[in-house]
Amino acid sequence: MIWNDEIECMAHDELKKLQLKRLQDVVKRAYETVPYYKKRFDEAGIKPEDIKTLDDIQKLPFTTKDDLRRAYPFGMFAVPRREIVEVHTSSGTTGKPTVSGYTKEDIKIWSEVMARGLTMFGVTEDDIIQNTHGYGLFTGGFGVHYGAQHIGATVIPISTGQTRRQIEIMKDFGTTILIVTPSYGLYLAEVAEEEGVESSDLNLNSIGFGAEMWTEQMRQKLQNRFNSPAYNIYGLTEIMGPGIALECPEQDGLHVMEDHFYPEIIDSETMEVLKDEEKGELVLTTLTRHGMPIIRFRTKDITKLRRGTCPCGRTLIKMERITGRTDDMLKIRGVAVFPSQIEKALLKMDGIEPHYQIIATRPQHLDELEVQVETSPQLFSDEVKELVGIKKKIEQFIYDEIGLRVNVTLVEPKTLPRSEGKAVRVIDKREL
Ligand code: DLL
Repeated sequence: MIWNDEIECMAHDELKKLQLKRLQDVVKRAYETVPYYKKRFDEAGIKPEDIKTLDDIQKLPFTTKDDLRRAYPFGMFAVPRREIVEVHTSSGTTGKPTVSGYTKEDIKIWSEVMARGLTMFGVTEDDIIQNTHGYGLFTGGFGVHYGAQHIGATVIPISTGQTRRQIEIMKDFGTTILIVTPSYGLYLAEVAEEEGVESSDLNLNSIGFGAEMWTEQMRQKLQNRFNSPAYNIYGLTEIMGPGIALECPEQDGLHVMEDHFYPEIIDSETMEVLKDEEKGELVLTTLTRHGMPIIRFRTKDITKLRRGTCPCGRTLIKMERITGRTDDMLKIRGVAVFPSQIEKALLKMDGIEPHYQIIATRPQHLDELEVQVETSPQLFSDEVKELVGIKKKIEQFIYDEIGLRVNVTLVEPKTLPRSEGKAVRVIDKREL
């Protein structure tokens, strides 16, 4: 099923025309109404009339998270504050959060893109959606809520936490769609097991998951534990929230809602725009947002784009799932290491639980990497000799993946902290 055939299956030439018209509009609006853009465009010697083709977007300056922080709280709004009907913020673990403002029209667009995405997962008005994303300043709760209601499905706005209650409700209400972060999904599965609830006691048809990095192996674990397909949801507060790109039944990349969000991939060192299929940093421009247009936002998320008609019938460009962020890259003895590489290596091993933490230290002026990972209860009761063998095997898998020797510590089942939202995977104890 497709929510909006006209747009989602539009011929590429038609889509380009629509994108150009919208780009010209948004650039003009941003220039005329947001002092930040006027200043930046003037400095770059660019006028809105200079945008004659889609490639002309490359003449425009980038916007970064720091630019948005400097405008805190409402400096990026393009409309009077009274037209803003809702605000959200990023989690702001480092420094001030960034604020995102929405007009009524923006909320409609958000509902539309999320309805398209949930339809890809098979959601209809007959479904019951358990939305475990936090309802609050985080965009996850409301974004999913708006999309689900637009479709006409029944939403259980349970929000995050109360894990035992979540399981009970899933069972009693016959939840058909579960929305989680991958780390919280695994925690839910663990608690369900403790409660003696099997996947056959549930009525799940699909899982929508996102908001944090995950590997294909992690998806497999989630799917196996709930015996249900799991589809990826991508988005970020600065651009809108969830709904920028979502996965269709092919489970082979996410369709970007490119009539509303224009994607580019750049080389984050040279700032050069890369071609389709080349991996780099995702840059996004909002083509239709009223309250807070964002031009060429550097997401720091690493991915690549692929154009073509998908077997599902959609022509919207596909984005590979995010494999890391330019800023979660750890430099260990000069080598770039992404948590996703470690996760991939760990989950190749049977008997290893998808709960791990990566700890970087610098004991004698030399970087060390320790990976703590939980074993399954069966494995933990095995002979010490066998555990040593497993530790060595995982160290070898990681070496094959990243080319560095790391120290793997196998820890007892259920000892690492559990996540109810976005998991903390890396603890960097080095003083850099
Ligand atoms: O996490 C929006 C969201 C909510 C997406 C619910 C999906 C579901 P922020 O808190 O602003 O917004 O965090 C955005 O999270 O730049 C990525 O680094 C990461 N991220 C989001 N979705 C995915 C995903 C929400 N599917 C940041 N895969 C982004 C990998 C993701 N990383």
